[in-house]
Amino acid sequence: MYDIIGDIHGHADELRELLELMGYKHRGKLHAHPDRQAVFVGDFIDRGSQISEVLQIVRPMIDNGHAVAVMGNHEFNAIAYHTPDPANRGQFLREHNNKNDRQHAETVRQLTAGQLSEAIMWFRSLPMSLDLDGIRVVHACWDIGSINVIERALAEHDGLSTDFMLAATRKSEDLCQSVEDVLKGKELTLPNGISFKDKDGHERSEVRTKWYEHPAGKTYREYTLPAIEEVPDEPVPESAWNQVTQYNDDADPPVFVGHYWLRAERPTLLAPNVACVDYSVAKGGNLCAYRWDGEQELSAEKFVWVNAR
Ligand SMILES: [Mn+2]
Repeated sequence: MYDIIGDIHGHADELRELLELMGYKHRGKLHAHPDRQAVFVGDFIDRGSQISEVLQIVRPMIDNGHAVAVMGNHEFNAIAYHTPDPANRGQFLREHNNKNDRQHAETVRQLTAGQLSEAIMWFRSLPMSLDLDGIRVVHACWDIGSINVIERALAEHDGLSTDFMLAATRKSEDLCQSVEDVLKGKELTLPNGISFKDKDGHERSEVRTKWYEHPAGKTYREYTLPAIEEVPDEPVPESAWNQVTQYNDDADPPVFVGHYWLRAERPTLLAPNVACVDYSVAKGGNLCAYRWDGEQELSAEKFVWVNAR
């Protein structure tokens, strides 16, 4: 059975505490549980002060079969940030501008050059989605169309190669949009050029959707994850319904995601078969896990968490 663990972002103390709380014992080399496997939803790096330690906890667990993991958008971005653009000398597949530098700064600062290049190699080995025995795991959105595009591209480009990364970072490519959907969430463009200012004051014309719900009868504000007051309370029109993912059949296997920086005293489910385990440990929230024992209908009773230190 699986313990699905949320975005860690360089918070090793909380990760150790959470693993121990769940009965994973560290005997010599790594944390292990006699009859459970950990599942990491990605976003191991950036922000926190113990990035190298996090990788030293997670990687041996995976290498020895005690855990599996999917890639987060921060790992994908890191690969692109450190991959030179073959078409533009001195440039990289992810631009080295202020915003991108800042987002990745802690990782670059804390890891030696050797550790960093080894970490990047490891990120390239991470799957973008996992269809396990009874559950599905992805960093942000289980969109089967996008997942299929990614799987085809991985087969065509021999895994997460530089060729794959070239296509995956070129805005005009289907693959680029698919990776964004799966790793950053399915977004919906607001109608009639409407925009709103987000918390950082950035003008935004797109919102992250509650991709596991049908938008019929909902307003853009109601269909945004997490809720943002500044999003207009206008109905999502029927013409937009075909742009969104729907994971709303109760018979579909439970899906676990991270990514959304949720905040709550007690974690709650997104849907009877959808759970987010990201409760913002890197912003003073908590590091959360869901302990899955084979149930089709999830229960909020099965979340466990430790507070950020
Ligand atoms: Mn993320």
